[in-house]
Amino acid sequence: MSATIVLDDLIRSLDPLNAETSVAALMGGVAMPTERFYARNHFRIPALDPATWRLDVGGLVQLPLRLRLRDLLAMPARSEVVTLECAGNGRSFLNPKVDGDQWQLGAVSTAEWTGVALVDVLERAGIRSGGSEVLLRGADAGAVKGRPGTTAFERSLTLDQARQCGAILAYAMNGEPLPLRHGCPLRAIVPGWYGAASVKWLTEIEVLDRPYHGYFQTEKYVYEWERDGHVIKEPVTLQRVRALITQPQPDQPIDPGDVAIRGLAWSGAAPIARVDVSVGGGPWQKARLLGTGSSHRWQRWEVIVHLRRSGPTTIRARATDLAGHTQPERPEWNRLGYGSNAIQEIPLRLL
Ligand SMILES: Nc1nc2c(c(=O)[nH]1)N[C@H]1C(S)=C(S)[C@@H](COP(=O)(O)O)O[C@H]1N2
Ligand SMILES: [Mo]
Repeated sequence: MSATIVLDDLIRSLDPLNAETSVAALMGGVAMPTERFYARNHFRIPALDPATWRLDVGGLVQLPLRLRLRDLLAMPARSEVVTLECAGNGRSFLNPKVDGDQWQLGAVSTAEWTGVALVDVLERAGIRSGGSEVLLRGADAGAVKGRPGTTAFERSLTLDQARQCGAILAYAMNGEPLPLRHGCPLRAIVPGWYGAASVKWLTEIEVLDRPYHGYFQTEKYVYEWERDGHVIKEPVTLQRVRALITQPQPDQPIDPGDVAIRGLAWSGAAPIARVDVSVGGGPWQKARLLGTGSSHRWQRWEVIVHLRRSGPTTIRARATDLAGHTQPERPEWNRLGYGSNAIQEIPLRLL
């Protein structure tokens, strides 16, 4: 069940395992092979036995539940192709540098996830009056700098978010049982949100009557700026709009003439409206969007541009979504380095 990892030289740390995909590998269909899917772990991967594992659903519910995997398999199944992106993707390009894994652009990938709808489980348990927040608890925990004891990976959604976000409690990835490193036996998938919301190794769902203030909710995964001497924090939620150039690769030798530029684009807020490409800082040329758009998964795009034999040049790609968001020229700096979605520029080498 544990797929081997094929992540080239892009392993950021081994324990805990953090590895990104090489952008060149993000080619082909919309969903990616599981073994190429990036891995982002705060702690050591917990080995849960699917045979004895249980999902507890409790707190402010009418009927506390203790579900086995086969109870979930007996419920109506939902499959959806969803793009996950780590909020720290692109962090390495921030200036000044910030702490945290120095992700380039490969902490993003897409898979088909199968499981049950979070709302179906909540409905089965029944929310009691006063329930306003849904806490998702993972089985992994460990030491966090500056905090006593161990800290678990836990995240919450408000009840409204839980009802509206289309979250899946997934037991399968690309048609196979969920691999250990991606959350076996059960993980949340919150479409359109940055990856932190998609809690792996899920063991408990607790309905609370107040906002949750845990470490990974309020200390991490917040945009943090200092304005007029005050620290402002805003929760990291939806994936920001971004285009990625998958072909050609930076500095790949290219014959001049008509050249295909291809890539991916996504936004958690809305489907992609357009992708524009600029050669050597010239005018933006509209790329063709392939397939159907969705705020849950990336979309492929391509454009043929004419490159002259005049030495090195650059290519830039900029995505805009249907909600009107577009990519900034420069990343918006924030202390923890999240949501860094500046326009990508790659150097070309013309033969
Ligand atoms: N239990 C648990 N869930 C987790 C994490 C974690 O460390 N522990 N990391 C989160 C983060 S930050 C991301 S980006 C995604 C990554 O999912 P993947 O490793 O399957 O790509 O899982 C999320 N869910
Ligand atoms: Mo992440």
